[in-house]
Amino acid sequence: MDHLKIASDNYVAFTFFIGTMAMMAASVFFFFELNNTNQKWRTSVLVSGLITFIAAVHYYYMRGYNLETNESPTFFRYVDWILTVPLMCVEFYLITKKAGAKIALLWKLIFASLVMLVTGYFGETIYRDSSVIWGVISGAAYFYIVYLIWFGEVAKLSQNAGSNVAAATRILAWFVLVGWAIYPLGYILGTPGGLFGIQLVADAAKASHYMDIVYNIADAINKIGFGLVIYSLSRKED
Ligand SMILES: *C/C=C(C)/C=C/C=C(C)/C=C/C1=C(C)CCCC1(C)C
Repeated sequence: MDHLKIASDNYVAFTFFIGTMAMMAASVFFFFELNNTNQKWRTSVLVSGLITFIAAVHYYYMRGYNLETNESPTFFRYVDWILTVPLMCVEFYLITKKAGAKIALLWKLIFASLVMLVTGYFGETIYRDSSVIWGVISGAAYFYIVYLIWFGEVAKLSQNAGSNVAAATRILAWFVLVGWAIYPLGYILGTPGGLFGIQLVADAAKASHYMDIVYNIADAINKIGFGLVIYSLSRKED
C-alpha cells in the first residue's frame, strides 16, 4: 500500500496528527511528574495522565482511520469521550472529597455525562434525521453538569475545601462552561439541520470535516488544559 501523505490543505488529518502528539506528550508529562507530586495530589495527577493517555490511544487510531478513509471516526470519538468525561467527573470528586464530597455526587456527574454522550451519539449516528431533538436532550444533561459545578454541590463543597481548591474549581468550571460548549458547536456544524433545523454547511463531507476540526481543538483545550489546572493545584498545595 502507498504511504499515506497528509496533503498540506488537509486540516482534518493535520489536527488528528497534532492531537495525537499533544495527548502523548501531555501523558508523559503527567506520568513523569507523579514522582515529585505530593502524596495527597498523586491520584488527581494520575487521573489527568489517564485522561490524556486514553485520548492519545484513540487519537492514534482516529488519525489513521481518517487518513485512510477520509471519514469521521465517530464511533471511536464517542468511545474516547465515554471513558474520559467520567474521569473528569472523578477529578471534581477527588478535589472536593476532603471537603466532604460523597460518592453519590460522583455518580450524579457520571450519570449526567453518560446521558449527554449517549444521546449525542444517537443524534450523530442512528437517529441522524432527528439530531435536533437528541442534541437538545444532550444539552439538557450538559446544563445539569454546569449547574452542579457552578451553583450546586461541587461549587458549595469547593468553597469549604480551602482557597486553592476553590480557585482551581473556579477555573475548571470555566472549562466546563466555555471549553465544553465548543462540542455542541461541532455537533451543529456536522449534523443535518443541527441548529433547530437550520443546515449550516450544505455539503455533508465538508460538514463532517468541520465537525472533526472543532472536536479536535476542543479535546486539546479541555483534556490537556484541564489536566494542567489539576497539576498546578498540586504544586500550590505541596
Ligand atoms: C475529552 C472530551 C470531552 C470533555 C468531551 C465533551 C463533550 C461534550 C461536552 C459534548 C456535548 C454535546 C452536547 C452538549 C450537545 C450535542 C451533542 C454533544 C455530545 C456534542
